[in-house]
Amino acid sequence: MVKVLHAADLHLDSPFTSLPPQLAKLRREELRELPDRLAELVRARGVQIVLLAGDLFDGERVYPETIERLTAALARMGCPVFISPGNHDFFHPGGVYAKTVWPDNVYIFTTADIRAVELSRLETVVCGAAFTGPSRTDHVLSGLHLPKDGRLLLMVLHGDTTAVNSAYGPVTAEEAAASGLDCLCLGHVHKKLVLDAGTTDCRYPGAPEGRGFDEPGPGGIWLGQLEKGRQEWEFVQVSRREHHTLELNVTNRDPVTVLRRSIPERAKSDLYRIVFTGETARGIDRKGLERTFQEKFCYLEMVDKTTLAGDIWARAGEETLRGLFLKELRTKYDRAVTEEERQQVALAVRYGLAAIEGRDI
Ligand SMILES: [Mn+2]
Repeated sequence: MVKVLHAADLHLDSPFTSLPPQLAKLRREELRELPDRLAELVRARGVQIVLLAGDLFDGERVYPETIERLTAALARMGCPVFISPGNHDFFHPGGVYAKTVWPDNVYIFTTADIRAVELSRLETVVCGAAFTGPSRTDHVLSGLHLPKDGRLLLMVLHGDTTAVNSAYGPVTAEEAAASGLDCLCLGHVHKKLVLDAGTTDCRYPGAPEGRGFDEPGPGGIWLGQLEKGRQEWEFVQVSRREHHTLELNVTNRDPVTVLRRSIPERAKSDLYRIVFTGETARGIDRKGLERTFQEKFCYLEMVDKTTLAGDIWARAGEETLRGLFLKELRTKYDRAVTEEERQQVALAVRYGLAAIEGRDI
């Protein structure tokens, strides 16, 4: 039985540019702690092989502090660590992988073609390959048929199983199934995913720490207990914070009240995007809501997807500026051909009414 930890897509030193500067700095620091948390897991769970399937770094620019913490954490793992560089951190002679002095227990795959390292004590072979540029369109697994010889055959690889013509190392389920590998530990897809590939176990752990609302929920890594013909995998959460999107319907309800009643338990620790839906006469006063609720959230952003309430036109008959304005826009609204045009007129109505009534939008 061999115990394996499989992680990918740490994207260390991601800039978090969509966040306010203070929070972005905090998130970079928290990301930097991720290898420490992995090292703790390795020690606590008796892991014997660590597989890191690329995009360890978000890009070329890596802070010296990040390298220091990473190499120290990898050394503390005290077992063989294999890294297959990905499209964000591809291997090249002047790059971060080549320039860094790595601990003795770390092996980095540096070639585009597949190499194999034998761990005879564990009766295991670890294969891997590197991105050597920001993209690769060849099918690296094509033509690979490893003979079964009783040893555990693992591969750590950055590659894309979601598109046959991918520019990021396409891998098909058929290629994986024909490879003879017991286990293909992948990186690139940022969500947890297990693929059906015959007798080859094929999986992604996803990004262990989500970096945006497109990477929601808890992030983590895979822990595997492997032997020939039998594998058990456990997903272990390691993320510090999660991204959540909440939808709130405000039809006939006051957005302030609705939001106040919906403050989640993890508001102070996680990042939230609130999407308002339903019908409103005035739209959502995002600035006002932000002022009221910002303190209650670690991070809060709001999206207004509400539509105009039907009774907004009720005052179109008034002999006032507002009446004239509404009458004019009502004609435009009714003549609009596409939904997009209608939305534009609706927006104009909201801005116009707010201006006339001296409200903030
Ligand atoms: Mn990635």
